[in-house]
Amino acid sequence: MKNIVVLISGNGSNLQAIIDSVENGAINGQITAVISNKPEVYGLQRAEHSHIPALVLDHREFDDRNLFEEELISLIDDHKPDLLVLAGFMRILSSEFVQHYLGKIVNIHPSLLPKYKGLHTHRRVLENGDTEHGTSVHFVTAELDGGPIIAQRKITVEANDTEQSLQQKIQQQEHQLYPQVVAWFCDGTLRFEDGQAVFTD
Ligand code: NHR
Ligand code: GAR
Repeated sequence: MKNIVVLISGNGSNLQAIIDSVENGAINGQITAVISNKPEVYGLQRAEHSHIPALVLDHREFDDRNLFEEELISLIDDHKPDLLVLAGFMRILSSEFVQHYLGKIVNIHPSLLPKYKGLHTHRRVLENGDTEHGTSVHFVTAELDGGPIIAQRKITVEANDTEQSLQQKIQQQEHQLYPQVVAWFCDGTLRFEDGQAVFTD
């Protein structure tokens, strides 16, 4: 049984999808902590509701990123993670941080990577008139949104779509995709090897 630590910054709907999959047995693991860099976000309540330790490490209380990350690493390691899940976590992580957990961190990003790394992906898709959009789960490396892609889901962009409607469609896909990827990692189907995402059947 794998230990999972989830990092969030907000609503935590992807966290909820993973909690649900742990609770219904689809994921062979347990969430040992949920950590938010923002206090009072709804994702923390979701964790508490499921009796998962819900912790806050407010990045604004640190003078620089390194001090924040040192404390974050110490907090995470208290909960002995085999897998670190970024679920709407909004702080860029240093290469030192990534190195400490290399091959054990995954992120979900709302675009069809390698397109649209970074922020405001739905807006950029609309601005460019793309007819296709989606979401990607990848292993986290030092290169922002640039680590090896594990799996993607596509959606169609309709003429009347807005940032908000795209966000809704994307999240629907994410709530199926992310628990699936976490399940694969926890049962050993998926691993990080030589800088790549590798599957065994
Ligand atoms: N860190 C590394 N090293 N590699 C990745 O692939 C990472 C990462 C940290 C977060 C998530 C990512 C996304 O899916 C992620 C991937 C935040 C920003 C950002 O600009 C960019 C990408 C992602 C998350 N953050 C601002 C910062 O200064 C703060 C923005 C805010 O607080 O609203 O850290 O999109
Ligand atoms: C998700 O759609 C995720 O792809 C995106 O934020 C949302 C978080 O929702 N992630 C990023 O933009 C990372 N920069 P949630 O808090 O409800 O899971």
